[in-house]
Amino acid sequence: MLVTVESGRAVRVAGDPDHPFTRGFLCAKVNRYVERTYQQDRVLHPMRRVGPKGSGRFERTTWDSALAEIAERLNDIRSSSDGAQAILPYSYAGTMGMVQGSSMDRRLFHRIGASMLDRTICSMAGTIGMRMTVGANAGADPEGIPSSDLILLWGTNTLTANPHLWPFVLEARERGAKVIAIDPIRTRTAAQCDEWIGIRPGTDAALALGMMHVLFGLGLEDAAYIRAHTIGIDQLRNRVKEYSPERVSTITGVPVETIVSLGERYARSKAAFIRVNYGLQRHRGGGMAVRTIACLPALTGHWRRAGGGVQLSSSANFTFDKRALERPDLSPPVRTINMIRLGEALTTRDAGVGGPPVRALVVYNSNPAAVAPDRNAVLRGMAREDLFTVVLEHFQTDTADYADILLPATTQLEHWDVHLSYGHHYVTLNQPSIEPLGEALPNSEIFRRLAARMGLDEPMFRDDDVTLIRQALGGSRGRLEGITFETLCEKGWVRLNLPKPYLPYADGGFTTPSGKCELYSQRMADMGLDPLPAFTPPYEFPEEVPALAERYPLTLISSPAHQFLNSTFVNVESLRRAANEPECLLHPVDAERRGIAVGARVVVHNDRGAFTAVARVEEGIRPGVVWAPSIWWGKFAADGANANQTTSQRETDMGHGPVFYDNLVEVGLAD
Ligand SMILES: Nc1nc2c(c(=O)[nH]1)N[C@H]1C(S)=C(S)[C@@H](COP(=O)(O)OP(=O)(O)OC[C@H]3O[C@@H](n4cnc5c(=O)[nH]c(N)nc54)[C@H](O)[C@@H]3O)O[C@H]1N2
Ligand SMILES: Nc1nc2c(c(=O)[nH]1)N[C@H]1C(S)=C(S)[C@@H](COP(=O)(O)OP(=O)(O)OC[C@H]3O[C@@H](n4cnc5c(=O)[nH]c(N)nc54)[C@H](O)[C@@H]3O)O[C@H]1N2
Ligand SMILES: [Mo]
Repeated sequence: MLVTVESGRAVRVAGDPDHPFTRGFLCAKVNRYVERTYQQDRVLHPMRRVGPKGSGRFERTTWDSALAEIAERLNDIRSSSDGAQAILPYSYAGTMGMVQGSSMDRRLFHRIGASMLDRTICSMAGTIGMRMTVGANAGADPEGIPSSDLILLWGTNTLTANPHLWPFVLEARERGAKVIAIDPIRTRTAAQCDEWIGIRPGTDAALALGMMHVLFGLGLEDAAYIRAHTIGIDQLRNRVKEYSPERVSTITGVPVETIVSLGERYARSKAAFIRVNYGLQRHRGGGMAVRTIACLPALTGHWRRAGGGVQLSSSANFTFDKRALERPDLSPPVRTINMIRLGEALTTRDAGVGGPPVRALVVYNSNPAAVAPDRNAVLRGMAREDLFTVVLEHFQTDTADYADILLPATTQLEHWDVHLSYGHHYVTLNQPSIEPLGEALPNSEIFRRLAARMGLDEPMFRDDDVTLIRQALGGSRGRLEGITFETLCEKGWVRLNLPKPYLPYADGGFTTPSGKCELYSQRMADMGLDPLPAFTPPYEFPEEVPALAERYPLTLISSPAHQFLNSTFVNVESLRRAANEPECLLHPVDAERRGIAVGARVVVHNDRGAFTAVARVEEGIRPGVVWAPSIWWGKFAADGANANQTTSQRETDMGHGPVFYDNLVEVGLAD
């Protein structure tokens, strides 16, 4: 991102035209980063709560007294019989920078022995799924896409969530590639594709197994690749026999002809690119779904060619020195709390996992009061009068409303950082372009000062941000070879030390224990999971829970609105206006059955909770599925609620991830 500064004020942000992947444009939200940065409602001073918990009433205080109070409260907890485990840090994706996201903060919490946070809320199910099949969450290079002859956008809303991929897709299409979206919703992305396959939510593993059935039936597998680079082909062949197109059709709701045609086109293509993304794995069987899809290119040998293979993420290629940054070695053995079970952690005496109750919560880079599942439980917990809550923020979010102390944090325009990517292979340096607004400080500096206040005086608590960047780059070895603070300063970004084209598994080289693509996974067997690809029904799959489905027959998908970045940007006026108000998209068949007309105010509900929305009725969604573009702040909704009122704290099959879209609801007219 290029920032134009005039007289010390940022006036414009733009994409870098020289960047090989982002190619000179920004997404709809980040385009508004200047507007967001200078908004009137920025938190610019330390604030202290004056009203009741959750009221969002604060008075201005000084850094000195805010830090003194936090240090005293946290040190009291450390020296109490509960100990430091009663302190829970809570952070996620506000910034994903190595410095402002996971450096000084971790050092502090590790050093005092706070509870560990298992950061599962986005990607863990799929990450483990990739590890089981190919060894790491690293896949095909998206810059190879122009050489693809078939592109499957599988469980991803590319034009919203990953728009920089699109020009590569268009290039391939100009050369004749077909593009297929597999998504229960005919998203704006699906609408631009050659074909939309409106699959039932949570059934993708079955579809992939059906494709294998077709592929084996036609004898189109790449026998040489399979022999050299996979294990478990015989077991897989047996398993696949159970997934005839007819059975797969019953599970997935995809017509038999479509399954057969998809399987055949995949098998006959030379370099199919499967862009699987995180939307797909927010169901009980999310790990297995990704693991199963990741088997496909080994069966066809597409890994051999540019544009062929699967990509969930590129993140595993970024080998930053996290040990040096975060110092996990400093932590005594402590308990771990899963971030998606925050509701439980705050409302049970032993945090749901044993040990002391959570007595202090330190939130940064996250808005759990909007984004965490089972929002009613989360808010009940955050409202506890005996819970001491510190929030580092740009704005007074739903979470900030519950803070005892609210601290002003800097934005990307105001601080240093170094970033990985989870969609491409370039390391990015974030240089500050303006001075911090008001009294805002970088997260790193806030934790540095807090550590000093708490009496922690090890030298590592004095490392400045540029030192932290250098530490993140380690010895600039391996994939980071040639990537130093100095080389990053030249252009702002440097490609990882990977060949071009980068073909990670062209000659095998899988990083699994066997060194092969593990069609059969001994590790999964050891974990008590099915070692072979299989369809795992969602928790709330109507056939599995008929009584529940009778009351709540619709599956709610609450994936991001085009204008929002999770819950970030919701308070940016121009974007919120474009997003209208909380909406709920229904298929005409479902709407009619319920007497719901376009524009009607509806209530979406289940046993966990409810939120209201305005109905949109369109054909572009599978019957039985509803879509609530998210993630609204409660405070911007008429009823103070959002979609996470209805989601559950259950965990995926692998990685303890969330099941946001594995969620049965009913929709009715709001009186
Ligand atoms: N504008 C915008 N961009 C973003 C974000 C944002 O909030 N806003 N968030 C960023 C983050 S943190 C992430 S993790 C990524 C996420 O980006 P994506 O991986 O694209 O994930 P989602 O948007 O959650 O879901 C994508 C699609 O999956 C579909 N889907 C849901 N369930 C299933 C299923 O069972 N099977 C199939 N085949 N499809 C299903 C949904 O209908 C949705 O259209 O985007 C990043 N980019
Ligand atoms: N129902 C439903 N729930 C979901 C999802 C969904 O699709 N549906 N998506 C899930 C996914 S994929 C993710 S990744 C999570 C994301 O959940 P979060 O990680 O909580 O992400 P955001 O909602 O973007 O909130 C991040 C907050 O960090 C703040 N922030 C940004 N930069 C900084 C900084 O430098 N310092 C500090 N102190 N604060 C900063 C922003 O102002 C913002 O309020 O939500 C999950 N929740
Ligand atoms: Mo995410």
